[in-house]
Amino acid sequence: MTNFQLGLVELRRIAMPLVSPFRTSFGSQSARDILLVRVELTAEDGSVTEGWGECVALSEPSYSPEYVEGAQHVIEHHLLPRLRSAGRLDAASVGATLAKLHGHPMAKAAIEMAVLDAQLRSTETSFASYLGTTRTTIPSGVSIGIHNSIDDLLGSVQGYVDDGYVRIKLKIEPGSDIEHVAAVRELIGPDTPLQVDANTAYRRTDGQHLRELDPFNMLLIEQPLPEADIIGHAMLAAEVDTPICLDESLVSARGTADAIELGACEIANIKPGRVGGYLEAVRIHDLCVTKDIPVWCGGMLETGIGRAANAVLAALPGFTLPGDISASTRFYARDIVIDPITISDGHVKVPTSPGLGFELDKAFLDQVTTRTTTLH
Ligand code: NPG
Repeated sequence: MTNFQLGLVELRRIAMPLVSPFRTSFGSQSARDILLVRVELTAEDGSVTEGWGECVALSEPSYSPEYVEGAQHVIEHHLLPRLRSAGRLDAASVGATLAKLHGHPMAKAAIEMAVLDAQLRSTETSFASYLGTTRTTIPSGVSIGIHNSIDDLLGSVQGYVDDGYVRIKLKIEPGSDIEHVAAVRELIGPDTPLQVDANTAYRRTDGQHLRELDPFNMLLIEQPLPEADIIGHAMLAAEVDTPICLDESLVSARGTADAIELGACEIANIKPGRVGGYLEAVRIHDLCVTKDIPVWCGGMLETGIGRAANAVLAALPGFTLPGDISASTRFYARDIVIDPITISDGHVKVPTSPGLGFELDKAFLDQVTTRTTTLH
């Protein structure tokens, strides 16, 4: 494997308004404040290639303990100095070098992603051929926020069905769950794949209540309980017929193996940012394949950078369920890439260009940039 010297690193913050507010059980968002990482790698022959990564941390520590300002701080003051002092690097060495620093998977993932993008571009290799994926398209699912009224919700769902999405995911919380699911199931008919995401909004004692979702023939209930409550999820999995899927609880391959062993994880949502990067995401995928656990790729309202890389990851064979990889226009009127992800016939094309699979729209990127920090 080629070894690279890490050169200049640029941390960019961009402000991206959402086309409509997105409400989950942990809050509502109408814009994303996103941290991008640009690295320059020098190869052994002296050539320099740039690569980009996207950090999925939100503005507040509401989804997980990480938040964008903290991610920027830990990258600048801890992760980059550690990487620089380790000497030459490549994407595969980043995780091991940073492993002695605890936590911060989203910050670590963004750096590894930028290094991987640059490394792939330096040899004109696509992420798809690096991973050995063979699928050329993947089915596209859409995630729909909590709505105040069932009528509004049905209007939104119908719009996404008309757009061609092949799977509907509804955000739920106590008070906005059973009736909402019942109404949506009636609207879309018995055959359209449907699932719900609670983002930790329930408690162990809600088993009987969540059983009321069983008649609606859903693919899964995602993360009903707080992330640390693995045993609680195992108890719910035994109590509720709809399969229990973990998201927030899964932050590493080792923890995923334990959750599966305990019966807490019948289906896995893999988000590269949450687990420390695409390489750990592949390890979780491989583990789930050997354990017969279906997986799908989650989303964190990524721009075209993360959306492209997620589309490639989701082309791996164990991703047997549609992911939250929607068209970029689901969230953003204009993306920072010149070739944003679109859906056609309910599917997204797996990118095959060198690197992670996107080309930046540099002029627009500059327009939405709110802060740039250059580190040598
Ligand atoms: O399609 O990118 C997408 C969004 C998918 O619902 C989605 N993400 O908890 O999985 C989640 C949720 C979310 C993440 C919501 C981050 C808000 C912020």
